Amino acid sequence: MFAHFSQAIVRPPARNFADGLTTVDLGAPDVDRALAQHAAYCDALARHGCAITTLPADDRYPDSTFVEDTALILPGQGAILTRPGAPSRAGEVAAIREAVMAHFAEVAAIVAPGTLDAGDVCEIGRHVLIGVSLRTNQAGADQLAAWLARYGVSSATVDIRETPGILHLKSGVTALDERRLLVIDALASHPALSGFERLRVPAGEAYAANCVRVNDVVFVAAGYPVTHALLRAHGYALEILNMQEFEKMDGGLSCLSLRF
Ligand code: CIR
Repeated sequence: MFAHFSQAIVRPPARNFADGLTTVDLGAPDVDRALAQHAAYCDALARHGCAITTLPADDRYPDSTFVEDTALILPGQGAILTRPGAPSRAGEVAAIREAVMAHFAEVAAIVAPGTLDAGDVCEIGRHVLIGVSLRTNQAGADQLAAWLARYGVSSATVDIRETPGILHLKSGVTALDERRLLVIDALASHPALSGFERLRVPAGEAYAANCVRVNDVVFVAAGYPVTHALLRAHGYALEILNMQEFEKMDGGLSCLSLRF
C-alpha cells in the first residue's frame, strides 16, 4: 500500500515557537493555538494507524516542531539524518538521531559540505524527487541520491531556488499515490514531474499543495475548499486539519511528523 505508515515521531512546538524562521508576513503564531493544532494533528495520525513517539519540546530550537526536515526514513529499510540548511536548526538532529536509532540499527547521515532539509524530499513509490533549494544544496542532494540508490530507489532533482513562494519542494508538491502528484502551477511543467499524473492546486490555494497521504486518507489543511473538492473528486478521503499557526512559520502538514 502506498504511504503505509505505522509509526510517527512528533515534537510539539516550544513556548518560543514564534522566534523561529519565517519568510511569510502572516503575523506571530499563538503558541497555545499551535499546541492545540499540533494535538489535533497527532490525534489524526493515531486514528489513522500510527503509534506516536512524542519528543519533548525544546526551546533551544524554536523550529524543532518541524521534525520532518531532520531525517528521511525508508519504512522497513533504512534511515538517514539530514544536515539542515539553516544553521539555527543544525542542533535539532541530535534528538531525532536518538529517536530514529530506537527503530533502526544503522542510521546514515548527510555530511559537510552537503546540506539537506527533508522537506525537500518527495517520495513517490520507489522514486524520489529531491529539491535543490535555499536549504538543500547540490552536494546534499547528491549524497541522498547515492544513499537511496543503495536501496534501489531512483531519484531526480528539482531546482526550486527560483520558484517563488515555496521554502521546500514539498511546500509545492505532494505524492498522493504512486503515479499521482498534487502540485502548484509553478512546478506542474517541470520535466522531473512529467512522468506522473499532476493535479494542479487551484489558484489562491497554493498552501494546500502540502498534504500528507497517511494510509487510507490524505491530510489537508483547512480553509482550501476547492482543493478539498478536487481531492474528493479523485476518490480520496480527507482529514482536514487547522494549520494556521504553523503556516505563519512557513510550516506545512508534512513537516510536523516523521512517518514510517
Ligand atoms: C523553517 O524555516 O525551517 C521553519 N520555520 C519551517 C520548516 C518547514 N518545514 C517543511 O516545510 N518541511
